[in-house]
Amino acid sequence: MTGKIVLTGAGGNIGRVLSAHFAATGRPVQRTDIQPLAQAGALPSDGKTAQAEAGAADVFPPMQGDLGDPAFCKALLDGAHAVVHLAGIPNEQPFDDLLQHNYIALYNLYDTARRSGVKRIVYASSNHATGMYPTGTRIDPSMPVNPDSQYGLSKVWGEALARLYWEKHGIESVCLRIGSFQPVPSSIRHLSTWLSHRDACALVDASLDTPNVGFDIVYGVSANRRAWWDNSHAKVAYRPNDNAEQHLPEIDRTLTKVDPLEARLQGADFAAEGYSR
Ligand code: 15L
Repeated sequence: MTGKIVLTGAGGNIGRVLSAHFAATGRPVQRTDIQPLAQAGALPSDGKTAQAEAGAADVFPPMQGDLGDPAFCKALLDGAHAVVHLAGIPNEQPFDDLLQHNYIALYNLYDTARRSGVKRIVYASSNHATGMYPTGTRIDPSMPVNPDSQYGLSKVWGEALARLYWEKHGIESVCLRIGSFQPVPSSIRHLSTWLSHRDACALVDASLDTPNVGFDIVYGVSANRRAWWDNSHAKVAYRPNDNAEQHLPEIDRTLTKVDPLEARLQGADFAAEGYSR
């Protein structure tokens, strides 16, 4: 996919890795974040990421702002062909915060994209859209949503919004139900949920480049032997390479006790928090 790509949440964990990847692969990216990008968290130590973060590799000048502000969205999406939308609250928080950053900001983004002629949005959803399914149950995106938290519910809503804008306005969306984005897996759960940095970059590349994707939902997970999530029917041509099992010896050394409820549900601590059934 050619043309300007807007990367929201560029200062976050995934955003910093993708910034470096996009800089290295020559994508014409405009980074944006609600925080000043130079201060949006500690930098990974590799030179490429630091260079991208410092702005040296930016094709378009980075923009700082709040997607809750429609005027900011309009300026940001001017001339954009695609958006990789990572911004938003990444865990369980008071509903008012989710409302602002995961609902209102996402609505602004999609509705501005519609008026600005954006062709495709890659939306960072989450595995917590289905986190109440039991561990060990193999699931795929055709199965009913099963959110494990208000955060997970906000991601379900985001996926439905993306679907509406495809069916009604023809904006393509790839919703990524991201698992555990970590340099290496560090818990038993990660043996199922890990998404390596390398596979995350491949997933976003495929989400941008697969032609005629329409609307799709893909789990953001590496090729883990114990994965619970089945992407075999995805339209996006994502072929993961990493397998958390290779890190099993390291995980065994750092094993901690896990709450039985967390061990029983895919969403783990997200699912267990406030559980009162
Ligand atoms: C998520 O959606 C969170 O943003 C991240 O912090 C992890 O908790 C991840 O899911 C996970 O399930 O491991």
